[in-house]
Amino acid sequence: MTQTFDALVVGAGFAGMHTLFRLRQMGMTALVIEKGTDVGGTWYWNRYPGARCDVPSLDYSVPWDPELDQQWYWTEKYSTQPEILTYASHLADRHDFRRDIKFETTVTSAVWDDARQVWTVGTDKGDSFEAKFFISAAGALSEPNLPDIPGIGDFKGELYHTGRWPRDKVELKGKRIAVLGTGSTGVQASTAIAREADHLYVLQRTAQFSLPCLTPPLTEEDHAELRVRYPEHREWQRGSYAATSSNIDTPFGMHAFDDPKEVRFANYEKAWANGTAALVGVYGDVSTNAEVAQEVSDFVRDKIRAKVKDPETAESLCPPPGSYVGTRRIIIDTGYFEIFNQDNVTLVDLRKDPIERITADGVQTKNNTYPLDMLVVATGYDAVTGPLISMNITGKNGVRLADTWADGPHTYLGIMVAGFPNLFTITGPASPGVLANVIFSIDQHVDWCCRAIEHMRAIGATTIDTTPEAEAEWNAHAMDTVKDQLRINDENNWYMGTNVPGKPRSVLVYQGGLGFYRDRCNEIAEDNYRGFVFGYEREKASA
Ligand code: NA7
Repeated sequence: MTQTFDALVVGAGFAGMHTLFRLRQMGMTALVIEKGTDVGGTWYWNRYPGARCDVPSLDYSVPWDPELDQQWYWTEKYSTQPEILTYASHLADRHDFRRDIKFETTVTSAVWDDARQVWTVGTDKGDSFEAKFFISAAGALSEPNLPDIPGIGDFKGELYHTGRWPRDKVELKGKRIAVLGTGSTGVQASTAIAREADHLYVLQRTAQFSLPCLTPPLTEEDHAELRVRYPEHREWQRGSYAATSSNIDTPFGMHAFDDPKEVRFANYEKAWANGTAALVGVYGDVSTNAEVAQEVSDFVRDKIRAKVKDPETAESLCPPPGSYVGTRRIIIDTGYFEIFNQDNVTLVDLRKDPIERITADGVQTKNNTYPLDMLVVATGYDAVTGPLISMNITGKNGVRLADTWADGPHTYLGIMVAGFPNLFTITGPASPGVLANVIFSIDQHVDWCCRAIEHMRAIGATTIDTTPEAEAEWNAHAMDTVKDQLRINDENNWYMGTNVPGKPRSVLVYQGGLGFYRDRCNEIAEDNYRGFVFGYEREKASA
């Protein structure tokens, strides 16, 4: 039997919970469909050792529950996964969200019926649901990118993708473990696993820049100081570039070469001591001027050489010439390079000694054999579009999302796709999403969608859609925001979709900044929802 709701929401992370909160406030019936057994999204799935957020805890919390801002106590400057998951679970308790969430259920199809103006959504449990609105809150980094390495299915030991880490405790002690991948996840996981494993092999294809994450305990005073001005801080976050205060102390100027060398290097040192992304924002042109980026990147290479005792290992850990700090999502670490000074850690440089195959017992490279008890796959995600495409969504006239996006995604504001009426894509392709503190990207999207629905009610519209022209204009603008950035040429970068073999290069993450984007979305709404098309009940009747 088909159950009917006003809205169906996919995903019970921060985006799904916020959407449910707002829809309830608007008096709408909603069901959230969630693959996991509980809330938390990214923080539910990524429970690998060492998982930690790269946005300060006092910034990375929801702005729609101000009472909780006055009560919640974060223990460290940058929170660990268990603490964020506890916070997410507490939110679900406080607002009794779980009664409207169907857990352990995966959406397998979503089809728009244009005559009846409804979405019909099917699941792996054989459910059939109908709703006027279909809202994806499935996250940007939720569809694992699994490496296509010969023999991977033959491995007889424990095999885990970090984004699907088991809920039960995984024993690391006494084991020979390899971590494949050295992005944010591989760096965090390796740093933690090195403390327990009998031996850790870090399988590195491309060395990456990683910056120190200084994460002192937070104090009562830290909380008290912010609590008196949390409302203003939240407003500041909403209008800022990335909704994070981690690096606001160190913007030293727009152009690095306006300063003499000794001043520049003193500033690099200050930013390095500040930790996290400060070094990338130390001057306004680190991300756009190759000469400046080269200098800052060499500064980091020297820091790596100073930390790692064995010179050959240190050189392998230095990102290759031509790569610049900040072109990929910043990696921050709590002692990653130092683990290579431990006797139980070996760096395997896959550029020098590539993997030939995985065997039943471990990894076979061109020159070596590494017997393993566990292989940890930290190879990232089919980012942003992957989760949407995996839902098998079909819009008007039987057009499949996978087909219309075959040459790359096209959206209007990252939130709607032409021909897919009443489908909202929270943090969708070409919106700021994970460029910013994602809780605030979500906040802006959920607010904008809900206001659009309220507008529809006010004008008596039953559908909202967009046009290919509006999409083309938006995608050109999104490309404009990235065209001057060094990031655009970086290979294997999930921001551009190029980390997944065969995936078209496109702007998955809008680079103009959250505050600018928000103003633009508001201005479009105030201009009678320019670029959107509303449909009405009478059209349904005459269809
Ligand atoms: P990333 O940043 O996409 O990193 C994936 C890593 O896996 C990276 O080092 C890749 O090397 C490596 N990789 C991918 N495929 C392979 C194969 N086939 N063989 C060897 N190595 C491979 O994902 P993360 O999970 O670390 O981080 C994703 C985001 O989560 C992060 O940006 C934060 O926002 C949180 P490559 O560099 O491609 O050579």
